[in-house]
Amino acid sequence: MSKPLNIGMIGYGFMGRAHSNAYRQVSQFFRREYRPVLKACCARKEDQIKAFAENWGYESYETDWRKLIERKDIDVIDVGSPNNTHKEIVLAAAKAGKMIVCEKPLAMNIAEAEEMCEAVEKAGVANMVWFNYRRVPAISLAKQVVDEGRIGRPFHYRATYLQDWTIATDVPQGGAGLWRLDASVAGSGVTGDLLAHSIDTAEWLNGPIARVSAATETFVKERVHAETGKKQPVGIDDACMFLAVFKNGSMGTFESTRYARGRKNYNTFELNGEAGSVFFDLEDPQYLQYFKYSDPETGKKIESHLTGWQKIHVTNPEHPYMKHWWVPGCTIGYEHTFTNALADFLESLETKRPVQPDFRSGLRTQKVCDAVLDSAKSGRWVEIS
Ligand code: SOE
Repeated sequence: MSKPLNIGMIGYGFMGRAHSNAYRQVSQFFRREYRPVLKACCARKEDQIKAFAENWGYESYETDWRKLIERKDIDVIDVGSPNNTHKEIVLAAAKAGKMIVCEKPLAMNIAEAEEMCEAVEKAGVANMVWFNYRRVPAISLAKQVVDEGRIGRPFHYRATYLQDWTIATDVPQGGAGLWRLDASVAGSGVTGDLLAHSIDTAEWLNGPIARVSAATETFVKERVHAETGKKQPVGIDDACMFLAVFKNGSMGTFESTRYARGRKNYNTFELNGEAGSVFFDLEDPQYLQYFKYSDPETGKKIESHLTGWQKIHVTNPEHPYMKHWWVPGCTIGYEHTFTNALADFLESLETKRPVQPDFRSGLRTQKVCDAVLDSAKSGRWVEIS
């Protein structure tokens, strides 16, 4: 008999929906000791949160997150509200002894992320950051390929994360859906929003980044603010490119923008090593591409007339997560990455081994993001401590 795990969801936007869907789905596909119960959701606008609660099947709703945290019948606080609210909510939830799962980026800056790490560690509560792309089966397979030694000595890491939804100059900043364009709410632009994903994946696959050199650009300098109706300077980075040197000696390039016409959510990476390479593209998410140059155990080279990129369709039961879903050849999608992440979180409650990425790991990504923004400002290489 599974034990109920009562969820208190804060936020009802894109991520509120993605997380709620995972809570509803996970127990049907993964056998776990704990079963999430949609106990309550929370947001300031009563009509909106009431409709959200009814749509997703939450038992109740609150309009003040402090009330939600005070409730004795809530076990997990899910922080799906804008970035500038994360710290205050996390500190209060940790103090109340709640488990916490938080949307990325963890915080607005390193100082906040450090405080949040200390709070959850002092309270001894389970914690996770929703870096969902680690749970794309093809990306988890890339991790397995690296851990099996199939890439060998790494030389290059190349990541791009491109979108195009802010090109029009009349897109306002601020307010529901568009707070990502308001630096006082988001913290930064593509660096915290998109490159945080690329950095999390890169460090997971290729280890820590030692130093970075970056450039950012804000193409549209002023936008109407949705709340004031007035034109205000834009404080976010619309595009960011950076060079990285990893601790293992390999070199990286990272590029992100919201001005790549035609690119909606183009998230790719390639890792090139002495023994092989892997390539992934979120617009073709069921596949991992792998180039095998030599055998990891014997070191023997593949006969050169037989070398070539393999396009692995990651849908077999032996592939990460796939035994929980459909039969080989049947694919899963974007929403399942959240369900897979949640399944790992629930498993960690059973094994008592911290799930990854936890808040410490989120702090690590924050350090790289802050170093990137510092470097763009100073024009210098910045070391990551
Ligand atoms: C931005 O457009 C965004 O919604 C990010 O905030 C998400 O983290 C990303 O996965 C999809 O794009």
